[in-house]
Amino acid sequence: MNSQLSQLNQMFALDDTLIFRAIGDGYIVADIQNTHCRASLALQGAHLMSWQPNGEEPVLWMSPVAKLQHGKSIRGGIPVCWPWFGAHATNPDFPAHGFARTVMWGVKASSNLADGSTAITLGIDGINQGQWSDQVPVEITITMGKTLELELVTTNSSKQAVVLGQALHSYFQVSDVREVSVHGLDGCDYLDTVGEHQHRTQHGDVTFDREVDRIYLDQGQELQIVDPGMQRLISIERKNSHSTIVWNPWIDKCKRMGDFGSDAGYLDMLCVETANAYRDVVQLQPEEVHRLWVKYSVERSL
Ligand code: TA6
Repeated sequence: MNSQLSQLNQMFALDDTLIFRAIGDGYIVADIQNTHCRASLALQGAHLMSWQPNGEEPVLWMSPVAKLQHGKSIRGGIPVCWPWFGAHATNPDFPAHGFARTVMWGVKASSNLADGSTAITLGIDGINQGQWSDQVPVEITITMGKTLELELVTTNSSKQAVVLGQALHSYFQVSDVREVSVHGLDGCDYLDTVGEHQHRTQHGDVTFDREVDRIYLDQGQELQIVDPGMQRLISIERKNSHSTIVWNPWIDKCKRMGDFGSDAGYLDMLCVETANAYRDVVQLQPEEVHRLWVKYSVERSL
Protein backbone atom coordinates (compact mmCIF):
# COMPACT_ATOMS: atom_id res chain seq x y z
CA MET A 1 0.00 0.00 0.00
CA ASN A 2 2.77 2.39 0.90
CA SER A 3 4.29 2.01 -2.55
CA GLN A 4 0.94 2.78 -4.22
CA LEU A 5 0.41 5.78 -1.98
CA SER A 6 3.93 7.10 -2.42
CA GLN A 7 3.66 6.60 -6.20
CA LEU A 8 0.37 8.54 -6.23
CA ASN A 9 1.87 11.40 -4.28
CA GLN A 10 5.00 11.34 -6.40
CA MET A 11 3.04 11.52 -9.63
CA PHE A 12 -0.06 13.56 -8.77
CA ALA A 13 0.29 15.38 -5.45
CA LEU A 14 0.40 19.16 -5.85
CA ASP A 15 2.78 20.68 -3.32
CA ASP A 16 0.47 23.13 -1.69
CA THR A 17 -3.01 21.96 -2.72
CA LEU A 18 -3.45 18.20 -3.18
CA ILE A 19 -2.18 15.22 -1.22
CA PHE A 20 -3.19 11.54 -1.02
CA ARG A 21 -3.48 9.55 2.19
CA ALA A 22 -4.62 6.08 3.18
CA ILE A 23 -7.25 5.60 5.84
CA GLY A 24 -7.75 2.13 7.31
CA ASP A 25 -7.06 -0.83 5.05
CA GLY A 26 -5.65 0.92 2.04
CA TYR A 27 -8.68 3.09 1.35
CA ILE A 28 -7.14 6.10 -0.36
CA VAL A 29 -8.50 9.64 -0.25
CA ALA A 30 -7.23 12.92 -1.67
CA ASP A 31 -7.33 16.09 0.40
CA ILE A 32 -7.52 19.37 -1.50
CA GLN A 33 -7.06 22.84 -0.07
CA ASN A 34 -6.49 25.85 -2.32
CA THR A 35 -7.08 29.59 -2.09
CA HIS A 36 -10.80 29.13 -2.79
CA CYS A 37 -11.96 25.97 -1.05
CA ARG A 38 -11.23 22.66 0.65
CA ALA A 39 -12.44 19.31 -0.61
CA SER A 40 -11.91 15.58 -0.17
CA LEU A 41 -12.21 12.77 -2.65
CA ALA A 42 -12.23 8.97 -2.28
CA LEU A 43 -10.46 7.13 -5.12
CA GLN A 44 -13.09 4.42 -4.82
CA GLY A 45 -15.88 5.63 -7.05
CA ALA A 46 -14.03 8.90 -7.80
CA HIS A 47 -16.34 9.99 -5.03
CA LEU A 48 -16.22 13.64 -4.01
CA MET A 49 -17.06 13.56 -0.32
CA SER A 50 -16.81 17.24 0.56
CA TRP A 51 -16.52 20.68 -1.00
CA GLN A 52 -16.47 23.83 1.12
CA PRO A 53 -15.73 27.20 -0.47
CA ASN A 54 -13.89 29.54 1.91
CA GLY A 55 -16.36 31.37 4.16
CA GLU A 56 -19.18 28.93 3.33
CA GLU A 57 -20.79 26.07 5.21
CA PRO A 58 -20.11 22.64 3.66
CA VAL A 59 -22.09 22.37 0.42
CA LEU A 60 -22.27 18.58 0.22
CA TRP A 61 -23.94 16.43 2.86
CA MET A 62 -22.19 13.37 4.23
CA SER A 63 -23.91 10.98 6.60
CA PRO A 64 -22.32 11.23 10.06
CA VAL A 65 -22.12 7.42 9.92
CA ALA A 66 -20.91 7.12 6.32
CA LYS A 67 -18.60 4.12 6.05
CA LEU A 68 -15.46 4.31 3.90
CA GLN A 69 -15.12 0.64 3.02
CA HIS A 70 -13.93 -1.14 -0.10
CA GLY A 71 -16.85 -2.15 -2.26
CA LYS A 72 -19.43 -0.15 -0.29
CA SER A 73 -20.96 3.04 -1.68
CA ILE A 74 -20.68 6.15 0.48
CA ARG A 75 -23.86 7.76 1.84
CA GLY A 76 -23.38 11.35 0.84
CA GLY A 77 -21.11 13.52 -1.28
CA ILE A 78 -21.43 12.88 -5.03
CA PRO A 79 -21.81 9.19 -5.91
CA VAL A 80 -21.11 8.51 -9.59
CA CYS A 81 -23.96 6.37 -10.89
CA TRP A 82 -22.66 4.77 -14.11
CA PRO A 83 -23.20 3.08 -16.60
CA TRP A 84 -26.85 2.74 -15.57
CA PHE A 85 -29.16 4.58 -13.16
CA GLY A 86 -31.40 2.67 -10.77
CA ALA A 87 -31.89 -1.06 -11.32
CA HIS A 88 -30.08 -2.70 -14.26
CA ALA A 89 -32.41 -3.05 -17.23
CA THR A 90 -32.17 -6.84 -17.46
CA ASN A 91 -29.99 -8.31 -14.71
CA PRO A 92 -31.32 -7.98 -11.13
CA ASP A 93 -27.99 -9.27 -9.81
CA PHE A 94 -26.15 -6.21 -11.06
CA PRO A 95 -25.78 -3.38 -8.49
CA ALA A 96 -28.30 -0.53 -8.40
CA HIS A 97 -26.91 2.68 -9.90
CA GLY A 98 -24.13 0.78 -11.70
CA PHE A 99 -20.76 -0.44 -10.47
CA ALA A 100 -18.65 2.75 -10.93
CA ARG A 101 -19.19 4.01 -7.38
CA THR A 102 -17.80 0.85 -5.75
CA VAL A 103 -14.69 0.20 -7.84
CA MET A 104 -11.28 1.82 -7.64
CA TRP A 105 -10.61 4.61 -10.11
CA GLY A 106 -7.06 5.41 -11.24
CA VAL A 107 -5.72 8.97 -11.14
CA LYS A 108 -4.88 10.20 -14.65
CA ALA A 109 -3.96 13.86 -14.05
CA SER A 110 -3.95 16.66 -11.51
CA SER A 111 -3.27 20.38 -11.85
CA ASN A 112 -3.63 23.79 -10.28
CA LEU A 113 -5.42 26.16 -12.68
CA ALA A 114 -4.66 29.82 -13.30
CA ASP A 115 -7.82 30.90 -11.43
CA GLY A 116 -6.63 29.09 -8.30
CA SER A 117 -8.88 26.03 -8.75
CA THR A 118 -7.57 22.48 -8.51
CA ALA A 119 -8.48 19.83 -11.09
CA ILE A 120 -8.13 16.06 -10.92
CA THR A 121 -8.98 13.46 -13.57
CA LEU A 122 -9.68 9.81 -12.81
CA GLY A 123 -10.77 6.81 -14.86
CA ILE A 124 -11.81 3.20 -14.33
CA ASP A 125 -9.06 0.87 -15.51
CA GLY A 126 -10.64 -2.36 -16.62
CA ILE A 127 -14.40 -2.59 -16.64
CA ASN A 128 -16.27 -4.70 -14.15
CA GLN A 129 -17.01 -8.45 -14.28
CA GLY A 130 -18.79 -8.61 -17.63
CA GLN A 131 -21.28 -5.93 -16.65
CA TRP A 132 -20.13 -3.54 -19.36
CA SER A 133 -17.84 -3.43 -22.40
CA ASP A 134 -14.21 -2.60 -21.66
CA GLN A 135 -14.30 -0.79 -25.02
CA VAL A 136 -16.52 1.89 -23.47
CA PRO A 137 -14.38 3.53 -20.76
CA VAL A 138 -15.19 6.45 -18.54
CA GLU A 139 -13.23 9.33 -17.05
CA ILE A 140 -14.23 12.12 -14.70
CA THR A 141 -12.63 15.52 -14.22
CA ILE A 142 -13.47 17.39 -11.02
CA THR A 143 -12.51 21.06 -10.72
CA MET A 144 -12.68 22.52 -7.22
CA GLY A 145 -12.53 26.26 -6.58
CA LYS A 146 -15.04 29.02 -5.84
CA THR A 147 -17.35 26.81 -7.89
CA LEU A 148 -17.39 23.04 -8.37
CA GLU A 149 -17.42 21.41 -11.81
CA LEU A 150 -17.68 17.74 -12.69
CA GLU A 151 -17.48 16.29 -16.18
CA LEU A 152 -18.19 12.59 -16.70
CA VAL A 153 -16.87 11.48 -20.10
CA THR A 154 -17.86 8.17 -21.70
CA THR A 155 -16.16 7.08 -24.94
CA ASN A 156 -17.62 4.35 -27.13
CA SER A 157 -14.59 2.75 -28.77
CA SER A 158 -16.54 -0.42 -29.54
CA LYS A 159 -18.22 -1.36 -32.81
CA GLN A 160 -21.70 -1.45 -31.28
CA ALA A 161 -24.03 1.25 -30.01
CA VAL A 162 -24.51 1.15 -26.24
CA VAL A 163 -27.24 2.52 -23.98
CA LEU A 164 -25.72 4.68 -21.25
CA GLY A 165 -27.54 5.73 -18.10
CA GLN A 166 -25.81 7.85 -15.44
CA ALA A 167 -26.19 10.41 -12.70
CA LEU A 168 -24.06 12.64 -10.54
CA HIS A 169 -26.05 11.75 -7.44
CA SER A 170 -25.24 14.87 -5.41
CA TYR A 171 -26.27 15.11 -1.76
CA PHE A 172 -26.56 18.73 -0.64
CA GLN A 173 -26.33 19.98 2.95
CA VAL A 174 -29.46 21.99 3.82
CA SER A 175 -30.70 23.74 6.97
CA ASP A 176 -34.08 21.96 7.11
CA VAL A 177 -35.48 20.30 3.99
CA ARG A 178 -38.97 21.40 5.04
CA GLU A 179 -37.89 25.02 4.45
CA VAL A 180 -36.00 24.41 1.21
CA SER A 181 -37.26 24.62 -2.38
CA VAL A 182 -35.90 23.71 -5.81
CA HIS A 183 -36.55 26.32 -8.49
CA GLY A 184 -36.48 25.81 -12.26
CA LEU A 185 -38.61 22.69 -12.74
CA ASP A 186 -42.00 24.41 -12.96
CA GLY A 187 -44.05 22.85 -15.77
CA CYS A 188 -41.74 19.84 -16.18
CA ASP A 189 -43.18 16.36 -16.43
CA TYR A 190 -41.77 13.83 -14.01
CA LEU A 191 -41.96 10.19 -13.05
CA ASP A 192 -42.99 9.94 -9.42
CA THR A 193 -41.40 6.71 -8.14
CA VAL A 194 -42.82 6.87 -4.62
CA GLY A 195 -45.34 4.05 -4.41
CA GLU A 196 -46.90 3.12 -7.73
CA HIS A 197 -45.03 4.94 -10.46
CA GLN A 198 -47.03 7.87 -11.82
CA HIS A 199 -46.41 10.53 -14.44
CA ARG A 200 -47.15 14.01 -13.12
CA THR A 201 -46.40 17.64 -13.96
CA GLN A 202 -44.60 20.00 -11.62
CA HIS A 203 -46.49 23.13 -10.63
CA GLY A 204 -44.24 25.82 -9.16
CA ASP A 205 -41.16 25.16 -7.08
CA VAL A 206 -40.43 21.72 -5.64
CA THR A 207 -41.04 21.70 -1.87
CA PHE A 208 -40.75 18.95 0.72
CA ASP A 209 -43.37 17.68 3.15
CA ARG A 210 -43.14 13.95 2.35
CA GLU A 211 -40.86 11.41 0.63
CA VAL A 212 -39.88 12.78 -2.77
CA ASP A 213 -38.26 10.56 -5.40
CA ARG A 214 -38.84 11.97 -8.87
CA ILE A 215 -37.17 11.82 -12.27
CA TYR A 216 -37.87 15.16 -13.93
CA LEU A 217 -37.64 15.36 -17.71
CA ASP A 218 -36.42 18.87 -18.44
CA GLN A 219 -34.68 21.15 -20.89
CA GLY A 220 -31.34 21.21 -19.11
CA GLN A 221 -32.18 24.63 -17.69
CA GLU A 222 -30.36 26.08 -14.68
CA LEU A 223 -31.80 25.03 -11.33
CA GLN A 224 -31.50 26.55 -7.89
CA ILE A 225 -31.72 25.12 -4.40
CA VAL A 226 -33.08 27.95 -2.24
CA ASP A 227 -32.26 27.54 1.45
CA PRO A 228 -33.55 30.41 3.64
CA GLY A 229 -32.24 28.75 6.80
CA MET A 230 -28.66 28.83 5.53
CA GLN A 231 -29.38 32.08 3.64
CA ARG A 232 -27.91 30.60 0.48
CA LEU A 233 -28.70 29.64 -3.07
CA ILE A 234 -26.97 26.74 -4.80
CA SER A 235 -27.12 27.16 -8.57
CA ILE A 236 -26.87 24.10 -10.80
CA GLU A 237 -25.79 24.57 -14.43
CA ARG A 238 -25.76 21.49 -16.67
CA LYS A 239 -24.78 20.32 -20.17
CA ASN A 240 -25.96 17.20 -22.01
CA SER A 241 -28.51 16.27 -19.36
CA HIS A 242 -32.29 16.48 -19.71
CA SER A 243 -33.25 14.57 -16.59
CA THR A 244 -32.95 15.56 -12.95
CA ILE A 245 -33.64 13.34 -9.98
CA VAL A 246 -34.91 15.07 -6.85
CA TRP A 247 -34.85 12.85 -3.77
CA ASN A 248 -35.46 13.10 -0.07
CA PRO A 249 -36.27 9.85 1.77
CA TRP A 250 -38.37 11.53 4.50
CA ILE A 251 -38.99 9.85 7.82
CA ASP A 252 -39.86 6.21 7.12
CA LYS A 253 -37.33 5.52 4.36
CA CYS A 254 -34.64 7.34 6.35
CA LYS A 255 -35.32 4.98 9.26
CA ARG A 256 -35.37 1.94 6.96
CA MET A 257 -32.10 2.86 5.29
CA GLY A 258 -30.53 3.40 8.72
CA ASP A 259 -27.38 5.19 7.57
CA PHE A 260 -28.41 8.83 7.85
CA GLY A 261 -26.98 9.20 11.34
CA SER A 262 -30.37 9.55 13.02
CA ASP A 263 -34.07 9.09 12.26
CA ALA A 264 -34.19 12.84 11.58
CA GLY A 265 -31.15 12.77 9.30
CA TYR A 266 -33.36 13.33 6.26
CA LEU A 267 -33.95 16.92 7.40
CA ASP A 268 -30.32 17.89 6.71
CA MET A 269 -30.00 16.69 3.13
CA LEU A 270 -31.45 16.91 -0.35
CA CYS A 271 -30.39 15.13 -3.54
CA VAL A 272 -30.63 17.01 -6.84
CA GLU A 273 -29.00 14.73 -9.37
CA THR A 274 -27.79 15.69 -12.84
CA ALA A 275 -28.50 12.65 -14.97
CA ASN A 276 -29.22 10.81 -18.19
CA ALA A 277 -31.93 8.55 -16.82
CA TYR A 278 -35.34 7.09 -17.76
CA ARG A 279 -36.34 8.56 -21.16
CA ASP A 280 -33.09 10.58 -21.21
CA VAL A 281 -30.66 7.65 -21.40
CA VAL A 282 -27.97 8.10 -24.08
CA GLN A 283 -27.74 5.97 -27.24
CA LEU A 284 -23.96 6.16 -27.68
CA GLN A 285 -22.96 5.21 -31.22
CA PRO A 286 -19.54 3.72 -32.06
CA GLU A 287 -16.77 6.37 -31.82
CA GLU A 288 -19.13 8.78 -30.02
CA VAL A 289 -18.20 10.56 -26.78
CA HIS A 290 -20.73 11.75 -24.20
CA ARG A 291 -19.85 14.50 -21.70
CA LEU A 292 -22.17 14.93 -18.72
CA TRP A 293 -21.22 18.27 -17.17
CA VAL A 294 -22.45 20.10 -14.08
CA LYS A 295 -21.33 23.24 -12.25
CA TYR A 296 -22.37 24.21 -8.72
CA SER A 297 -22.15 27.82 -7.49
CA VAL A 298 -23.06 29.07 -4.04
CA GLU A 299 -24.24 32.59 -3.26
CA ARG A 300 -25.58 34.35 -0.20
CA SER A 301 -29.29 35.14 -0.19
CA LEU A 302 -30.66 37.46 2.49
O1 TA6 B 1 -31.68 8.74 -6.75
C1 TA6 B 1 -32.71 8.40 -5.85
C2 TA6 B 1 -32.53 6.95 -5.43
O2 TA6 B 1 -32.69 6.09 -6.51
C3 TA6 B 1 -33.51 6.65 -4.31
O3 TA6 B 1 -34.58 5.89 -4.77
C4 TA6 B 1 -32.66 5.93 -3.27
O4 TA6 B 1 -32.62 4.55 -3.54
C5 TA6 B 1 -31.32 6.63 -3.48
O5 TA6 B 1 -31.21 6.74 -4.91
C6 TA6 B 1 -30.15 5.99 -2.79
O6 TA6 B 1 -29.75 4.86 -3.46
P1 TA6 B 1 -28.50 4.04 -2.86
O7 TA6 B 1 -28.29 2.93 -3.81
O8 TA6 B 1 -27.34 4.98 -2.78
O9 TA6 B 1 -28.94 3.63 -1.47
